[in-house]
Amino acid sequence: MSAAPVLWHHARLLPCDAAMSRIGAGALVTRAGRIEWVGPESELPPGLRAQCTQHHDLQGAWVTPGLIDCHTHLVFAGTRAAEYAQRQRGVSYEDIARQGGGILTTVRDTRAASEQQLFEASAPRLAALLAEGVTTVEIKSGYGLTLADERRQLRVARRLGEAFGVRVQACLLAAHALPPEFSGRPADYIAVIARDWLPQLAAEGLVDSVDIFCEKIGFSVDQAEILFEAAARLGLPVKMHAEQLSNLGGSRLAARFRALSCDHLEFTDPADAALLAAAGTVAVLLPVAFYGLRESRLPPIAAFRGAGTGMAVATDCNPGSAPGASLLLAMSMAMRLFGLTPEEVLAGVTAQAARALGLAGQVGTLSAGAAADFVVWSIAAPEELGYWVGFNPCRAVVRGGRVAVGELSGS
Ligand code: DI6
Ligand code: FE
Repeated sequence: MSAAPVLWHHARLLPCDAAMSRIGAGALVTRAGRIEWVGPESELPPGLRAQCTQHHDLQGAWVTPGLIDCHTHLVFAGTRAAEYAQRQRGVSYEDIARQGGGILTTVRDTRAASEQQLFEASAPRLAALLAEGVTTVEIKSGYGLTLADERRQLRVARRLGEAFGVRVQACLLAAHALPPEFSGRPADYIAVIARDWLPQLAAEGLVDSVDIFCEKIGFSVDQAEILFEAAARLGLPVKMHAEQLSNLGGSRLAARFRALSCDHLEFTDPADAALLAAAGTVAVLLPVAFYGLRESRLPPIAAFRGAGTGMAVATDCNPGSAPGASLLLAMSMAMRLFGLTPEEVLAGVTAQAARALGLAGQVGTLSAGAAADFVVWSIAAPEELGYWVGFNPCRAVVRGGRVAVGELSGS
């Protein structure tokens, strides 16, 4: 006998469907962790209402799908506050990287930490995201840069999902920086990842997608192609940190591989927006990194809009360029720094973010069959999402049909 359905009613719903519709007097019925029915309460089938043994009166609150942070590096040890201070004195991010600092500073700290220390250092960052209504998170590796250390990061990502009861997508970003063991030999490093690490970690169930930092201070387009071909052989989707600091043509390659997403994109050629749209590749915007690096060149937002390229918004939580764990802040920055509308921002942390993780239809919308992950907000209007800074209007979070954060009256 399947679990009894639960009614959540007297709600104002933002389903985050393609039309970004609003349902003024809405209801949801959930069962066994999924949404069974959603729509105007007046249209709720009487027979289904009669089966509901629990009723939650949401008292007219606005309700969205659970938020999705589709790009984080939140598993790491140590901080880069000292380098941040250096950058305040005018030393560039690239110069610090070339001097052996930057990502490699965090690599040294992360390698020195035990798996439990990594878990304990990362848990508060995940908890901060969840308190704001995040119910699905992507967590990348990329601070280990050896097979054992990359495995440890991915294992911690999986353990965090289990411990907090949230959906975690684990992304292998071993191609984040060149480790000292392969200094001067990027092609050899990419070959080892593609030939050895990726098959092993995928076989251990630790990889949901594969990413690469395609940049002058990262890896080339040719090296990305080798890695993407290895991922394709294993049936794994790919994504790319592309055109953050320059344009090597990475997003064009990513579109050719029908990448789930290309991320950053400040230096993307507007003419390539249509390529991304045609490939179904989502443009993941990372305004906190733009702010953290004090960049000045904006991603080609108008071109993405015009071409119909899906746009997502994420925190890029990492100790170097985006040392923060607030998706609400990223939403506000996407509006004020990148010029997104409130609807684009909400779609960017729900339905579009789900697409960027290959989870469209499973999460990111209030729709029948989707996960029963949703947020009850203490807001008077949807426009308050992406408006408040340093203030969290999240009243309660339901994950898998159970109240996981906050409280809701129920009978
Ligand atoms: N781009 C970024 O902004 C982060 N990684 C990347 O490829 C920075 C990561 C770090 O500085 O630790
Ligand atoms: Fe990143």
